[in-house]
Amino acid sequence: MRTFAEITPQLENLAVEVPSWAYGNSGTRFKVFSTPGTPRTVQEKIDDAAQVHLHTGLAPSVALHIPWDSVDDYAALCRYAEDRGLRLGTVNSNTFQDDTYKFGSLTAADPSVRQKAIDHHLACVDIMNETGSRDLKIWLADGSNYPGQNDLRQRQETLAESLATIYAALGDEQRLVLEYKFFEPAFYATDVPDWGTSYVHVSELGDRAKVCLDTGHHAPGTNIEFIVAQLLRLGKLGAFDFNSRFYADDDLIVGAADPFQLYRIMVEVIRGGGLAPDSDLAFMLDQCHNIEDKIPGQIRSVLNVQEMTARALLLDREALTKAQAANDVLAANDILMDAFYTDVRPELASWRQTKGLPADPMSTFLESGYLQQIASDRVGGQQAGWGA
Ligand code: LRH
Ligand code: MN
Ligand code: MN
Repeated sequence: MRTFAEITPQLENLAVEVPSWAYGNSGTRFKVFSTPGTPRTVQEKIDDAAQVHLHTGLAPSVALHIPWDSVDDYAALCRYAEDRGLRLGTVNSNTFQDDTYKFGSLTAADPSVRQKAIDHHLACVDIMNETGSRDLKIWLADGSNYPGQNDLRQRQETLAESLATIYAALGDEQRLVLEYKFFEPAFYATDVPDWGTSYVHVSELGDRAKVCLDTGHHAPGTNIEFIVAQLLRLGKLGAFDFNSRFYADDDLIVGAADPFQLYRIMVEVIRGGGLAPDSDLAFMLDQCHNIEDKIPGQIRSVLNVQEMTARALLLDREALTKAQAANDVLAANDILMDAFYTDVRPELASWRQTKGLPADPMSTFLESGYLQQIASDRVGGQQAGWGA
C-alpha cells in the first residue's frame, strides 16, 4: 500500500461544493421538522456554508438553486460569499416547483410552457455571468405517470432542441451538466432517466456539456463505479451530486448508507484522472437533512468524502494491476480491500493540524457555540424549497 505521506499532494486537490439547500429545513412527504437557527435568507445559508469550510478546509464553494436563492443583486451576493472565504459555485435551474410545469418544462408539448422553461435557464446563465459560476446544472422533473400519457420519442426531440438553445447561450468557460434520475416525481417514464440518455444529449451538445451523476438516482444494486469509469473514459463525467441512500433518493449523509460504495467510486475517480490537478470534475453534495442539525450533517459528509478518497488513494495500483494481469482473483480483491480497511482518521487528523485546521472539525464546530448563537439570533427559518 502507499503511505499517507505519498497521498497528501493528491488529497490536497479535493474540494467539495456544498448546496445552499442543505441548510434549510426539509422533510419527508409527511412532515417538515424545523431546526432552531435555520437560515432565513440566502446570506444566512452562505454564513452556514462558511462554517463547514472554516472547520474542514474542504468546502470552498456553495451551489445555488434558482429560484430558491433568487436575489436582486448577485454581484453583492458574490462579495458577501467572498468576504466569508467562499465562492458561489454551480447554479441549479429549478423548473419543478411551478404550476406551469405540471406536464413538463424543457420537454413540454406546449410551446409557451417550453419557452418559459428555456427563458428561466437563460436567466440562470445571466446569473452565472454575474456570480462567475462555471456550471449550469439541469435536473428535470419532466416525465409521465402512465403509458400513453406522452409521446416518449417526441419529448426527446423537444428536449434536444431546448438544451441546444440553452447551451448556445453559455460562455466559452461555462458548462452545462445534465443530471439524470430513474424515477420520481414521474413514476412511469422520466425524460432523463439514466446516464445513457444524459450522455446522448450532452454528446450532441458539445464539449462543454457533461453528465451529472447523483449517487442516489439509480435503481438499487446499480454498479455506480462502473458508470463513473465509463463516463470518465469518454470524457463526459462533469459532476457528482453526492449523498447516500438505502431505498430511493434518500439524500442522506454521504457514505452513511454504504461507505464501501463511496470508496469504490473514489477508486474509479482516481483511476480515471478525476482527481488530477487538470481535472474539471466537480464534487458536490446534494443533501437534505430532515432530522439532524444541518451544519454538522454537511461537516460529516465532506469528511466522509475526504476519508474515502484517502483510502482510495492508498490503494497500491501497481500491485493491483499485476494481480489483475495474472488473473489472481483473490489477490486483486485483497489489494483493493486492504486500502478500504485502513483507518486513515488519525493521520487525517494530524495532517489537518499541519494545515492550521482543527484535528477534529466536528467537535471544534460543536464547541464553537455557533449553533446556539444562530438558534437565538434567527427566528422563523426557511424550508429548503421542497414544498415551499
Ligand atoms: C433531484 C435533485 C436535483 C435537485 C435536487 C434538489 O432529485 O437531486 O439535483 O436539484 O435534488
Ligand atoms: Mn441531485
Ligand atoms: Mn435527488
